[in-house]
Amino acid sequence: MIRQRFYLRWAVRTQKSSENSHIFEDVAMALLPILCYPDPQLHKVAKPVAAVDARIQTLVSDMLETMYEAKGIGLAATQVDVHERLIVIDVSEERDQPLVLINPVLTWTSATTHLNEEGCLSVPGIYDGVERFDAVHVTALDEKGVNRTIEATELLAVCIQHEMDHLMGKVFVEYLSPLKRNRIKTKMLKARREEAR
Ligand code: K1U
Ligand code: ZN
Repeated sequence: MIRQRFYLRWAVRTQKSSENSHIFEDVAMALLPILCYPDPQLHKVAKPVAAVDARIQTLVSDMLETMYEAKGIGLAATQVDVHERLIVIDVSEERDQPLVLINPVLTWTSATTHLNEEGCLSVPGIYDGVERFDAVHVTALDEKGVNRTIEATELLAVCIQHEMDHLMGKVFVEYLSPLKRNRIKTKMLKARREEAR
């Protein structure tokens, strides 16, 4: 499954984000293949992470590396064919504020919603509007197994909702009309056939 394995020095990011420096040490990281819609694996419901151990910490590093390389703002374990409740996010402009959410639970949602333009690394090139809560509170374990609460608004709130949907086996195109969804499915399958030629 692993396409590339290499060693990176994360000194620049570590300097910018001392709070998160424990994530960015000299570690071996790998780029993981991202599943593409309509792969049926994207519809599997993820199970809770049983323990935040070395295997999970390696997965966190690999998912962060994969997300940064793909220029995404989030990535759910489901998208890399791992069906455990783990999400990585970085909505910062500098790309130096990674968030790790293990076994995330939404504890509060705002009364108001908003239509947001979304994209998805599993549906490349497709962007469309999805109605999301304006603000959410989420509790989750971090990469050290420490329980955290995040109070999210704006892009972070949208991204958390998008990624938590992935863990439930839901891709954002499922909010769109059947007509749009079928067009997207056809386009993705055609692109896959052309890539294979
Ligand atoms: O889960 C994913 O596939 C990552 C996805 C997250 C996301 C983007 C936009 C709204 C909600 C969730 C992406 O990172 S798509 C690519 C991207 O960087 C992006 C697209 C639109 C707006 C902002 C960023
Ligand atoms: Zn997505």
